[in-house]
Parts: sequence; structure tokens; C-alpha cells
Amino acid sequence: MLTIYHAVGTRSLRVIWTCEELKIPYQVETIPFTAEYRASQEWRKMNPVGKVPVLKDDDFIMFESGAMVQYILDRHGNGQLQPKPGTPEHGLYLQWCWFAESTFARPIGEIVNHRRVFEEHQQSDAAINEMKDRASLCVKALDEAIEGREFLVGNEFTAADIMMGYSMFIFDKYVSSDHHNHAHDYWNRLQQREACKVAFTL
Ligand SMILES: N[C@@H](CCC(=O)N[C@@H](CS)C(=O)NCC(=O)O)C(=O)O
Repeated sequence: MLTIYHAVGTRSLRVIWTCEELKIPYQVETIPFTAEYRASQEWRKMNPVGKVPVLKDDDFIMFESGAMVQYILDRHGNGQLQPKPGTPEHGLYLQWCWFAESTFARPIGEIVNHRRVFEEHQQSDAAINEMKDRASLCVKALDEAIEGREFLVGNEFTAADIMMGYSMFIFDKYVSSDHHNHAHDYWNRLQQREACKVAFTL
């Protein structure tokens, strides 16, 4: 049985969304998203840097949301939600999965961390604006790539859309822009999926 260690609004949503799309059984363990709990020995044993989420599959425990999504697809996906490995389409799929987390979500996460760690009078507008600029460059890249397309890769929904959906969620929440209509329309379309709706209600 898969157990997803979850906190509201965090990247565990990607993992829940994936299980919902695949219609596979899983259970959710909601954890307190406090600095104290994330620094506790109990949680550091699950995630050595105190972040969320964590996935448990019987005795196997892992961290990193993108790795969890890929693990679930490879173990339980029967070829669904990703192109055939070793093909250029799969390369494109990997590109967008990694871009979504390691390039796009990164500056947004740092804005959140900056605001969480520093008192308001210590916060640097220059640093926050620089991180917003980097996130905005990413949404522009997405906007250009998604123009005239329904999904990121081929004609079908893949887990790259799940990875990117969460990044758009935090972009809207912490950065936002009135431009980039293609990227926003894409995110609005993704939110109509039942599996996405379920994930965001947890
Ligand atoms: N690359 C990691 C990022 C995990 C991450 O940053 N999680 C956030 C919640 S969505 C968190 O735990 N933040 C607290 C912190 O960074 O200290 C992943 O995809 O799992």
C-alpha cells in the first residue's frame, strides 16, 4: 500500500493527483507543516532535510515529489501518463518534469522560504523581485510552449502536466501575472480534471 505523507497545499498534491489519475489505492497521512515537526527526529528520519512530501511503499521510503511520481508510474502505471522510455517524446516529457520542479518551482519556493525565515523588516524586496523575475521567465517559456496545444507532450495528458500544474499553482499564489494567457488557460484546463480536483480538496 502506498502512503503519501501530505500537508495542505504542498507538493504531495502531485503524488495524490498521480494516484487519482491512475485510479490506484493509496492512503494519505496528513502531517503538521510546522518548523518544529519538520525539524523533529521523527520527520528527519523520513526526509533528511525536513521537507514535504514523503512516500512510503510498504517498507520503502522516499523523498522528492518528482521522483515519487515517476516511481509510481513505473511501478503501477502500466505505461500510462508517460511516453515510451528511450524515445524523444520521453526526453521531452522528462525535460518538462524537471523544468517544472528544478527550474520553475525553485525561485517560487525560495520566495516562500525567504518570507518564512525573515521578519518583514529583514526581508529584501530586491531578492524577492529577482526570484519573481526568474519565475516569470519560466512562465513565459511555458506560455510559448503551450500555445496551440492542450498538453505539454504529444496529444495526451502526461505526468509532466501534473508536475507543471503544481508549479503553476504556486506561481499564481506567490507571484502571479496578468500576461501569459496560454499558460493560465492551460492551468485552468488542468484544474477541470477530476483527479486534480480530488487532490486539491485534501
Ligand atoms: N524538490 C522537493 C521540494 C520539497 C519542498 O520544497 N517542499 C516544501 C513544501 S511544498 C517544503 O517542505 N518546504 C519547507 C522547507 O523548504 O523548509 C520536492 O519536489 O519534493
